[in-house]
Order: sequence, then C-alpha cells, then structure tokens
Amino acid sequence: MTNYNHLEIEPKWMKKWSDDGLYRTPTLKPDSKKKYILETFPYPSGYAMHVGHIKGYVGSDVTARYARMRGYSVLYPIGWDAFGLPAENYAIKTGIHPRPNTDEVIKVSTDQLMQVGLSYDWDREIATHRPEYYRWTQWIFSLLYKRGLAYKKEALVNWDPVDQTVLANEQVLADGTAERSGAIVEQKYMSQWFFKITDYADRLLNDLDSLDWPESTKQMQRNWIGKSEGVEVVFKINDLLGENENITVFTTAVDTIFGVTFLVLAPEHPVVQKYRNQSENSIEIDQYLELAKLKTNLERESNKDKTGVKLSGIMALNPINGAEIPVYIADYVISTYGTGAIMAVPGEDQRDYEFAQKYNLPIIYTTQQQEFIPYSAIKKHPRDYFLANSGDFNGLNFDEGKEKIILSLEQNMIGKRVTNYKLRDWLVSRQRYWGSPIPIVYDRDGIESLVPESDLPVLLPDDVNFMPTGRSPLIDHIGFHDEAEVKYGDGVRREVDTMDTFCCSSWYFFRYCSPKNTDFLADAAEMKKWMPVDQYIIGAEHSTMHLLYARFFTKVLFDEGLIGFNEPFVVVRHQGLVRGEDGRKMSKRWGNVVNPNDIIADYGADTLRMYQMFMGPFEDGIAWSANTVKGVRRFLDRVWKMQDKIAVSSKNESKIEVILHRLIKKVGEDIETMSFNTSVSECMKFVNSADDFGGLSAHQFERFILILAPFAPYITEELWSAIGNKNSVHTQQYPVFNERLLVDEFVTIVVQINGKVRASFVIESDSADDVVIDTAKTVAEKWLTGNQISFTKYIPNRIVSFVIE
Ligand code: ANZ
Repeated sequence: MTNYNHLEIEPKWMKKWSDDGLYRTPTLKPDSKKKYILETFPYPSGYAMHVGHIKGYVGSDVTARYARMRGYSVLYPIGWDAFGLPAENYAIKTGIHPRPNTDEVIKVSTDQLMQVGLSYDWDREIATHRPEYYRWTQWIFSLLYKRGLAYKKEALVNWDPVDQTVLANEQVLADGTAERSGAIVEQKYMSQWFFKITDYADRLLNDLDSLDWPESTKQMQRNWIGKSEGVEVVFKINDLLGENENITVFTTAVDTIFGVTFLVLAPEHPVVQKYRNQSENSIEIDQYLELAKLKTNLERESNKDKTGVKLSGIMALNPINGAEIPVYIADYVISTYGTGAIMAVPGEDQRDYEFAQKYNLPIIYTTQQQEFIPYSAIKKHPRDYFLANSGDFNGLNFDEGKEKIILSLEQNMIGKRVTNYKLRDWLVSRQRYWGSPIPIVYDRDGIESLVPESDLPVLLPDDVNFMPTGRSPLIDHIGFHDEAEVKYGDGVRREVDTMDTFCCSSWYFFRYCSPKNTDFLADAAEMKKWMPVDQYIIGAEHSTMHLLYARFFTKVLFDEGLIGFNEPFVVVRHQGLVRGEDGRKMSKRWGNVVNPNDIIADYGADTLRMYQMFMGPFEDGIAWSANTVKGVRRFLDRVWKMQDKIAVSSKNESKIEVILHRLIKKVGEDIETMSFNTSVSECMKFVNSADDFGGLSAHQFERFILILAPFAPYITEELWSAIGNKNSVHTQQYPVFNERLLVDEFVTIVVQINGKVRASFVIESDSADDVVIDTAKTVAEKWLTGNQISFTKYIPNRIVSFVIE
C-alpha cells in the first residue's frame, strides 16, 4: 500500500470535483427539502486569507456536505465583498488601482478556498464591484428613495484632517484617533445621504424574538436599537433679556424630578448658541466648545472625567416646584439623543453625581435613605423606595410616584410621554472612490432626481485619482458628469459620493438565489424557493450593523411586495476567534499568524479542516496549537492504514457494529448542533476501538468513510474510490443507525424465583440466552440448591425467572 500523500490526492480531487461540477446547486423542485447555508463573504483586500476566516467556512462546509448526504438540496454559495475601505486603503497605501488589485486578490483567494475543499457552487460566485451586481445595489437605493427612505441632510461626521476624508465610526478608535492615519478625528457638518432605518426600529426590535440567534447577538441588536420610554419635560428659562425661552429635557427618571439641581446641555444645543456670546464667561465657553468638537460621541460617553462649563447669565425653573437652578454645558450629554438636554439629578444619577462633586453643586436626595442610590437599583424594586423631598408626593413608592408625577406634568402641559431610540438613520454616503455610485443627478439649480431605472447602473469610472484630497474623487472626473449632461440636459451633474459598502453586503444573499439574473436583483421564484437562509455563520463583530442593515433591506423588499418573508436569517451562529499559538490575537506585529497555505502544504487541507473543527467548541475563541495539528495528521494516517486491515467478516464485527451505530448517531447530531469538536473526537475514539478489535469489516469501513466525509473530503474520496466505488463519496447518503443497537453495552438482569426477586447481576447486553441463564443459576444458587426447576423464562436483557417445586 502507498503512503498517505496529501500532495497527490488533494489537487487531483480538487480538479475532478471542479470538472464534474460536483457541487453545483441542484434545481429545486417544489417537494425537495432545501437548505440555504450562508457565510460572510470575504473582502478581498490583502493576500492570504486567515485561518480564522477558514474556520468559519469549514464549519459551514461540514454542515453543507452533511445536509447533502441527508438528502437536502443545498445552496452553498460564495462571493466577494469587493468594494469598500479595506481595498481602497490598500490602494492608497500601495498606489495600485483597486480594480486590478481586487481582481487579482479574488483570483488568489479563490484558489485558496478551493484548496481547502469548500464545496461552493462556484457558478454562483458574485462580486459587489462588478456592474452586474452594483446595478442592483443602485436599484435598491432607488427603491428606498421612492419609498421616502433615502434622503440628504447636513450631519456631523467624523473627519480625518490628515487623510482629508470622512470616516465611518468603525474607523475611529476608542481614543478618538483615526485607525489608519492616527490623526485626532474631528466632528464636522457635511451634507450626507441617509437611509431611514429608524422607521423600522420597532419591527427590527420585535421580530428579534422569533429568531434562532445567539442570545448575546439579539441583545446587542436590542441595545443598538435602544428603545427607551420616558418623558419630555419643559423647563422655563430666566434670562437677563427677559426673553421667552425653554429647555426641553428627556428623562427616563421623572420620579426624581424634585432632586434636579441643574440642567445640562450638549455643547451643540441651540440654547448654547443663543446665549454663549452674552454670558460673562463666553471665552471659557468658546474654549470648551472647541475642545468638545475634537471628541467623538464614543469618547464623550465613556469619558471618566466629567468636564463642563456654566452657561452663566441664565437660570432654569423646575416646573414641578419653581426652584431656580443653574444651566451647564457638558459633553457627557450627546446632542443627537433625546433632546440634547438633561435634568441633572445628582442624588440618583452617577454621571450627574460626579459632575456635582466636581463643580460643587447641591445634591437633593429624593429617597428615604437620604444618600446616593443609583437609579438602576430603584428601577429594579420601585416599591421598596419612597419619595422624599418631593412635596405632595412624599411617602409614595416610586411606582405610584412616577405615574402621579407624569399625570401632574401632563395636566399642566409641561411634560409628555415619549419613546426614544438610540438607533440613528444610516449614513450611507462616503466621500470615497471605491464604492457604488449613488444613482442621483442634480440639475443646474441643484435639485436632485433619481437616475431612471433603465439607465442603471451608473458606472464607476476607472481613470480616477483615488488618493485623498479632502473631496469626493468623482468630483473631478469630467466624463462622469459630461455623460449625465448629454443624457439629462445642460448643467446636470452626478452625485459624487459613493455608497457605504454595507449597502452592498445587505442584500448579497438574495443575489445568490439567481446570480445571473439580468431582469431583477434575483429571480422572484428562486428567492421564494431558497430563502430565507437556514444557517448563517458570521463573525461576532457583525452582530450589530451588518445584521441590522440586512434585516432592514429585507423588510423594505417585503413591504414592496417583492418577497414573502421579512427576516432573512433563521439561524445565526458565530465562529470563535482563532488566536495565535501564544494566545494573542493573530497579527503580523506578534509574528503569530498562521497561513492556511502552509498547513495545507505540510499536512494537507483535510488536516487543516479537521484540526479547525477539533480545536475546541466552534463558537469559542481558541489558541492555535501546532502539536494538535500534527496529532490530527497522525489520526488521518491511521485512517489511511485502516484500509489494509479490512477483514471480510471480522470476529468482533457485532461489537464494532454497536459502536459504529453510536458514532453515526453522535456525529450526525453533533453536526446539527455545531458541536464539531466532539464529533471529531468520537471519530478518533472509534479508530482506537477498531484497532483494539483488530480491524473493520469492509462494510463498516465504508460507513466510517461516509461519516468522515464532511470533515475530510479528500482522503475520504480517495479511500472511497480505492475500495472500488465509481461515484463520489460526496454524492452518497449518510449512513443510518439502528436504534435497537444503541442500547447500553451492559445490562442488569434480575433473577426471580417463584415471582420473588432474589438476585441480580450485570452482563454484556445481548449475551446468548444460555449464558445468561447459567449465570442466573450461579448467582441464585442458595435458593436453587436442592430444588427442582420446573420452568425457566428469560425476558432478554431484563429478567430470568425460575419456578421451583
Ligand atoms: C434624569 C435622571 C435621573 C436620569 C436618574 C437617569 C437617572 P436611556 O435609558 O439611555 O434612554 N439622557 C437623556 N438624554 C441624554 C443625552 N442626550 N445625552 C446623555 N444623557 C442623556 O437614558 C435616559 C437617561 O439618560 C435620561 O434620564 C437622562 O438622564 C439621560 F436618576 O434624567 B435621566
């Protein structure tokens, strides 16, 4: 027998599978069982793909292969999230245009994924930077525009003064610097396109309940949407000019209103603008506003050290009791949430407490304890806390107090109940080159209109200077605008911003249903057959934005009557991070990156795959172990050698049969619950037992190969063909197990004599009748000696009963 040589086997089968179109998606008939298995499509920005990506993909592939073997018609596609910042930043760094570079990376990565033996239907491959794809990204923009869900407005954006560009929130680090340039990011007002995802906030929240997603992911979505029910209360202002001005605050703790000792405004609040010049401390205020501009919202919210400045010259009146209180400006209040103004209650709110301590402001406690109690504690047990220092409401518990205070504010028209959301409209325009053009044109008066559907796609020109200049690169492309002028009239100019790459990735799973369709984003009948996605494996870093945006697009298409479901992903799971051997995140900086190509070259793709499934629970973060990789390879070597020990009828055949049936059951169930690591370890145990028993019968070996096939597709294909099969192992049915064989290995037999239980003993299950009866006679000897047994009955694996004279 030859040795196990992965270098020979793997390229051979890879080519054969591809030539035969083995993994092509079957045509789905109405009565077929379907499974749509999806994974995040990679963005082709640099070279070699990471073992971390590969782990998620192998998990999907095992599931896809197993589903096929269980008779499902499977859609398991792949594509490229090709537009966007990773590719553009790489282009800026190297000076190489993103198109040829992206196309080259796609080629290299395709080869890499093929080598791993992932059973994609390559005929369905898509890439978001190809016009036939982004035509439909633009079409969705148009649909949103027509439905009143896409609009333009002035907004504060993250501005990188070094790279001269707007940054997405994810590109701003927690310390407020730009991920790429390291510059301190500024906040700047610019005109931007938005999608009105806030219209869908309640549906996006409520529909989460029905989804089989990790609870933590659902919770992150809930937090991101951030539904909050509270009250808006109007505070009148006393100013030197005697003008009529109010400040409306949003509070979720109106029951603490008697404890308000100052108001706080966000630096951007209009009242600040109105009074800043006439305040005695206007210089100090101006300085503070400049400083606040440099901070991102994230920094402002997480800021430990509360800073602020008094807006002197005005006082506010607490509407509930007329108390006069000062007004402060502080950046821990965010302008874009609620009303951008808060009533500060230092007796029960931690941030207000810290602020009051720092600026020596009074504290009024409104609970019976007369000390600081965080409001979160009160909210948990509102009946245990009683109002104090709260006028007519004293002595009421917080439950009753809240309702009565709200009613009183409502009656006096100084408060109303409101619901706020943290969710903001989705900012989709980028002053960048490498994205889908936005299908909008402006006439000479600057009035916007949609590019007609028949003119889509608006092509992204290639000959553009993509280096950052502080303006959208498309501004200066004369041909881009000339073409619009010819089509739509003199003076017409195209929109020069491009779309956020999240727009491309929010609908790609529809496209896979019929990726070559030229009439629509995907054929309606195909979408109906394949969607929704049955299993989506994605990195946990996509828990909020990507999943939320994809759900939003799906709901819009549903509302438009184009699809019959309004949630795209029934099941979502996250693969855990693969860390370096030293336990740190894999990074060039630590020199701990493992290149999958090296593992494939040294040990084979089957080892890489099985190791990744074996390294630990799929959803946990695990450090790489070169030793275990070797161990997995040794396991496959043993599997290879098993073909030499095939006995036509092994003497231990029935014993092995029992453990084989157990394995069939266990691996099947484990794949369904993504407990891949335990299925691999069971396979390893099985090989040990098979060795102990002296080998497998030919039929047993065949079934073992089938069990292993989803994990190690190459070696199993080779062994399968070596035992004389003509068809691929990957077109076979997964073996079936027999429940009856799964009973315990040992059973307890009870011995009855004349109807009375006299003894019991443990014996291998399914032992021969005469062996069991003889054993029973021995253990019950003291009742039997000297008596004649007139009748013996054996109920298999349970009871032996004797009748004696
Ligand atoms: C007074 C108060 C007393 C508050 C107390 C809380 C506890 P969520 O649940 O996140 O909606 N707030 C309102 N608008 C804000 C803004 N733009 N920036 C920063 N903070 C803001 O929280 C609502 C609470 O957060 C509001 O209720 C308000 O403080 C603050 F013991 O009002 B509260």
